[in-house]
Amino acid sequence: MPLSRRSFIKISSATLGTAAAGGALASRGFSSSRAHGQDPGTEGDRVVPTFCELCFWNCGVLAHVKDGTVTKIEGNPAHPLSRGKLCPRGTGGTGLLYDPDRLRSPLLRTNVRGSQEFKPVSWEAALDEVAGKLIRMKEQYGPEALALYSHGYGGSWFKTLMSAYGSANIAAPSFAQCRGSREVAFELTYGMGAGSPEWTDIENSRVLTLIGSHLGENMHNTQVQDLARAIERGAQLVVVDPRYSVAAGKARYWLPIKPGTDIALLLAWMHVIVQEQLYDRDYLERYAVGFEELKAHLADKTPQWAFARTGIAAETIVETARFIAGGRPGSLIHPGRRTAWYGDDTQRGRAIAILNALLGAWGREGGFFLPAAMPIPAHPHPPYAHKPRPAPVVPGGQVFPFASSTLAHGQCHASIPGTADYDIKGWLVYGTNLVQALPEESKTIQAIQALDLLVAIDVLPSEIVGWADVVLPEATYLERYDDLHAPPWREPYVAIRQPVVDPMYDTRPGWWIAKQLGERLGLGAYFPFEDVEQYLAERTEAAGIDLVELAKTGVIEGPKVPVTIEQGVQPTFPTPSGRIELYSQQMADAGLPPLPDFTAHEEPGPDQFRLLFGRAPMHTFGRTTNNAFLGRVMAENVLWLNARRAQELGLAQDELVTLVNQDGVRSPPIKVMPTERIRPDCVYMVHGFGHDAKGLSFGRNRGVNDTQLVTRVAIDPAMGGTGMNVNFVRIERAVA
Ligand SMILES: Nc1nc2c(c(=O)[nH]1)N[C@H]1C(S)=C(S)[C@@H](COP(=O)(O)OP(=O)(O)OC[C@H]3O[C@@H](n4cnc5c(=O)[nH]c(N)nc54)[C@H](O)[C@@H]3O)O[C@H]1N2
Ligand SMILES: Nc1nc2c(c(=O)[nH]1)N[C@H]1C(S)=C(S)[C@@H](COP(=O)(O)OP(=O)(O)OC[C@H]3O[C@@H](n4cnc5c(=O)[nH]c(N)nc54)[C@H](O)[C@@H]3O)O[C@H]1N2
Ligand code: SF4
Ligand SMILES: [Mo]
Repeated sequence: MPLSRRSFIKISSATLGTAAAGGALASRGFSSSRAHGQDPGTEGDRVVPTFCELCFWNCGVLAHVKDGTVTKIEGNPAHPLSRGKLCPRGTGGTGLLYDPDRLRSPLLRTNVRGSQEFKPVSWEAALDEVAGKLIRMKEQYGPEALALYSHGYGGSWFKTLMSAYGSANIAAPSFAQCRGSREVAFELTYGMGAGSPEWTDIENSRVLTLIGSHLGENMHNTQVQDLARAIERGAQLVVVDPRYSVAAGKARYWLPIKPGTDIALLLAWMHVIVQEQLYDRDYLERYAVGFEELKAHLADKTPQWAFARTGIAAETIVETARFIAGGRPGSLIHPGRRTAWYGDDTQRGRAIAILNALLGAWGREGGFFLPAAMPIPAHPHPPYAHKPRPAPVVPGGQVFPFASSTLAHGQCHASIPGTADYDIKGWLVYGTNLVQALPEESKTIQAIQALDLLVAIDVLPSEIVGWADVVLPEATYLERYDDLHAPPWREPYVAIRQPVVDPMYDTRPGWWIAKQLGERLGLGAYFPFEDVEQYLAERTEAAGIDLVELAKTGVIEGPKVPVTIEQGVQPTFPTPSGRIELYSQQMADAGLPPLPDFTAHEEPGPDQFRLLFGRAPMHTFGRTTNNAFLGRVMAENVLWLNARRAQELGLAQDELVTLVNQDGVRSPPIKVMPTERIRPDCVYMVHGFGHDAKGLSFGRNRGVNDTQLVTRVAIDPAMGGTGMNVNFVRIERAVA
């Protein structure tokens, strides 16, 4: 029974309101010419299951094909992350497949770096060029001179290539610019991170507290479906956000906190919960250490103390603390995802982790489930010889004791001659637009300019591609196989990515590109298969999975196992004490606060605003803003500006302004959206707009790129993350 074209996640008017986006998408009647994306409604004569790559959640999709053309993409009902529904972006995947700007053949740079001038060459020529340079680089400087930046599921083949080559310099902006601090905070507290996809049992929560994480705009399919279901069931939301987000519109309490002060609120909530003995005593006695130290630490973190810092009335803090505790078990403080905010983010993550422990949420229904993964043995390969990268260093020689992944900006820094740890001479960049993803763009460019080699493996001519020496065009996710996907989740499962149609133009799948390079580098033994089908056949066979069945259904679930304490799981905590560490001896040993401390951050001057940014449901960063299909639903970003401040500045709706940041960097013009829905001390825009790459014919010069204004960061001393919410802007009327 085919699903209706409207079966995007139904967070309809009754719940979250993003269905408007889906509705708009479905009803706009796009031209079905290849150049402008396909009408999503046409049934195909063939349906191929695979999984989405429009963001990193990787939902299962069913792609309809008619006469060799993908006509519609819908959710795979059998896939546990999509359950038959997709977010607007997933449905818009054909907009990428048929994007007229796609990279069509390998390219070699013909003019100075960044000129975006290239000539098309054959695969032989491009691969020989890259391999030749990589061989010479290794001889001259050693394998560590090569760094990989990789984001997205297809990056696995290039990680294999890197490890075989002998370099452990593998990083992604999804650690230090994104969720690294949260992962580290949960690892310190529970011995494991919060997962991706997160192990949040939102569906069964009674009270869900969101600290900034703007679910509904931050659109991770399963979470938003769970949230819609929870709300329908009567779950209540507490939303802490300086902006009245979509989720705030559905909340029982919206707390418009002063940006950067969440730790004070979290400590005061815990103060009330401990004072009034509203915590889960049995749970803490059984599983946690450090309660007495925590209690002493919280003694002076009163609601009154927090009011002075957060701007949230003491009575409101008391009332919401009681409300949150009243929801347990099943009261969940969402761990957040992009948590690189103010440089004390591991501390905030720890405060969130500890509050969850007071509520007894880890391992509990309506809290965090304890996930299970399908056991799939790795494909055998010879041992790797790479040495781990030494602890990353930033200016000043700082070392980060809990940096559990390599830092993307650390690799960038180590590519700038004259810096303390300078040793990187070449970059492979897979599926990450570093120019927009890394803060301090001028440093990214400085690093690029000093490289011996920059290879971009991408699907579109995005900004980073414009800086490359060699461009290797990958086939899109709808045209290729990738490795099996079996993340730890509520139900163990394995999903397959497989080609829906043949690769267009002279593009190739990542596995092929990596294997070809490997063979040219004398590393063919690390790719011991003729083709990816053989690889997948061997991996599934080793795991006892029926590949034919998997290819037919797109996903196979393993036997259900208990995933909560209620269902009988005995939780284990791989921390040094084997328990939940409220007090962190590891932090203390590293000379860092063992209990979360509040630090005051610099505030914007009277004519300034703090620059905040986030997501919109129909876009994934700059990855989709050239997708005409999604771009027409939201073609540019606007500046959210508090209505009173707009009036003071004499600015009306849609007037064009220029933003000038604390370092004098000026933005291109952006339209103002005066609104009561944001505090007066900050402004907000959606990230991912304002492309300037020549080849992005749809997305170019639409809206503003927030990254250009992120010229300073606050570095997290625990794990090296780059807090990016620390930039201030003035607003000037744009001259026409
Ligand atoms: N549609 C869509 N969904 C996405 C993505 C996408 O590109 N598009 N990207 C995915 C990825 S990789 C990530 S990491 C997540 C990111 O999504 P989130 O984890 O939700 O993270 P942020 O983008 O940091 O959150 C922005 C929200 O935090 C609020 N905020 C800003 N400063 C503060 C503060 O000091 N305190 C509090 N309490 N709130 C504050 C902002 O007003 C805004 O509502 O989204 C994921 N989901
Ligand atoms: N200023 C600012 N900076 C940020 C953020 C922010 O909100 N504001 N968010 C941060 C966060 S949370 C994250 S996770 C990072 C994410 O930042 P990135 O890692 O850059 O993620 P994307 O923007 O999705 O990556 C886009 C690149 O992948 C390419 N691509 C798309 N599909 C494919 C494919 O199938 N194969 C290949 N080879 N390439 C493909 C696109 O063409 C594009 O060049 O950015 C971080 N940086
Ligand atoms: S959340 Fe949306 S874009 Fe992300 S994988 Fe799922 S359907 Fe695709
Ligand atoms: Mo992210």
